[in-house]
This record gives sequence, C-alpha cells and structure tokens, in this order.
Amino acid sequence: SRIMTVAAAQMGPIARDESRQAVVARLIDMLRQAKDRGADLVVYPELCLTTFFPRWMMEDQDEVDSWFERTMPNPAVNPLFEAARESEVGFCLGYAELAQEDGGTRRFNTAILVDKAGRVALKYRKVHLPGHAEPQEGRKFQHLEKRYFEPGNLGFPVRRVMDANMGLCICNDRRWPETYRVMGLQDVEMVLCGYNTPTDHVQDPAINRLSDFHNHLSMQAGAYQNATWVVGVAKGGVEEGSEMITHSAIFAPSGEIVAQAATMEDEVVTFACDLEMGRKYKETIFNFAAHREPDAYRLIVER
Ligand code: ING
Repeated sequence: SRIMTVAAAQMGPIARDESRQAVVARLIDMLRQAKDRGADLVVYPELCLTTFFPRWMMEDQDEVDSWFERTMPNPAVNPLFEAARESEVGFCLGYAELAQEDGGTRRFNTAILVDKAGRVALKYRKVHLPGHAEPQEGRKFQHLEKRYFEPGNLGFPVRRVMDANMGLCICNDRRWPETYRVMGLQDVEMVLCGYNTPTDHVQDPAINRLSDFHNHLSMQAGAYQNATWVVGVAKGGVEEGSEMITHSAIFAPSGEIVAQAATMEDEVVTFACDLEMGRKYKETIFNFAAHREPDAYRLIVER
C-alpha cells in the first residue's frame, strides 16, 4: 500500500466584500486542522479566494478583473504557501487566473497543485464552462462563466506528485465522463475537484431537487469507471443569497464514498487513501489495454 492522507477542506460562503486576507486566514486554519489529522494534502474548492462572482452581470471590465489573480503566488496568498511549506503539506487551490499569454490577456478558471516544498507541481484550466455568455431573463442569479472565462487550454494533465499520479478538474468538468477517461488513460490515481454548485442552475425544480444526487453520482461514476480516487470539495451554503450545495466527499476507486462533510460551513474531512487500491480494478475489470475498443468510440472526438 501507498498511503496519501488527504483532507477535503470544504468552505462555507465567502461574502462579496470579504478580503482575500480574511479568506486566506480561513484556508490556513483548515490547513492546520488537516495537519493535526496527519494530512499530506489539503484540497480547497473552485474559486476559493472570492465569492462566486459569475452569479452577477458586470459591465465594467475593471470590476470583473478585480476578482482575478494576476500572479500565483502573490502577496495575498503567500501566507498560505508559507504555512503549507512549514507544515510540509501539499495543497490544491482554485482561483480566477488573469494571464498575459500569446500576446493577449487571457482569463481562466484555474486550479494548481502545490507540493510539500511549496512548488507549483501541476496546473489546470477548467475545460467545461457551464451557463451562459449573456445574462438570461428571469434568473435570480446569473451563471456567466462563459462570459468571464475562456475554456482551458492545458488539457487534462496527469503528473507524478507526492509519489502519486495526480490529476485536477474543476466543478462542471466532473459531470463529463471524458474528463475522467482522459486522465484514466494516463493512469491517474487521484483526481482533485473543487466545486461551486448553485441549486438553481436550471429553471426546473425537478432537476434542481436532485443537485446533491447528481453531484455524488458524477464523482462515484468517474472514480469507479477509471479506478481512481476522487476528492470533491465544495464551497457552499447560502452565499450572497445564492444557495450552493456542500456534501464534500472522498470517493474510492470502488466508487464508494469513504468520507463526507456534515455541515454547510468550513469543514475538514480526511481519509487515508491507499493509492494502490485502484490497481486490482485496472488489472481486471478496467484493464483498458485488454478491453477498450477505441475504433468503436470515434464519434466521441469527431463531435
Ligand atoms: N457550477 C455548476 C456545476 O457544474 C451546474 C453548474 C450546476 C451545472 C447544476 C449543472 C447542474 O456544478 C460550476 N461552477 O460549474
């Protein structure tokens, strides 16, 4: 066995006017709780430095850009990087990234994995952007990720970090089987996924009442069908009037939920994950080399 003790650091709401410094203090507090429980790795939610700003239509680009980080690390998050390095704990951080790239300004919904030495070992930019580019009539809250971000351009990389094949995805990505399969084909052993999931995403109560079920269903399926651990971490509760789901959880390669959050607040959930657990599935049921028939799947990439 090869044990990675992972902590899902679920967050309660972040207020619109909550400073990054105040938020970072919450993140450090949870890092210390996780360390006390023997965690090697702490996983924070999507966009964990600010409120979920895509719920609002903003005309002024400077206002939009105030929600983004221009460098990472930066003065606001340095205390977290220092606390993690001192505690010899790795962490996964979700944030809005404003980058100067290919001669232009690019904006992504991003997550990084920082190792125990404080190095950024892996970076991911959210591929599946839900919602809309233009405000929609009749919505109490908008969902304008397609307006404020562009689709990620880094693919779904899997890297050996902290002696584990690690992969990242963000929120809506977890609903798409392709997300896990692209990483599964790279022999991923643990997928880290933060999310901010409003319960009123579609205007249909019959679907919205299943928000929690669809959340766990997506990650249980992804874990089992690719024989990988999945760590799903919410920022939730009622944030600026918008209700978002919580139930952060840790999913084993069997598809079983081995630990889950019980509150809608900041809450640390830990589990000692044996990274060898997926091996038996990959040698039998999900032996991709022996059983997959890619020629039969061409439609998936031909659109
Ligand atoms: N949020 C939501 C998510 O995919 C959503 C959007 C909610 C889609 C409910 C479908 C159903 O969890 C983000 N940020 O992607």
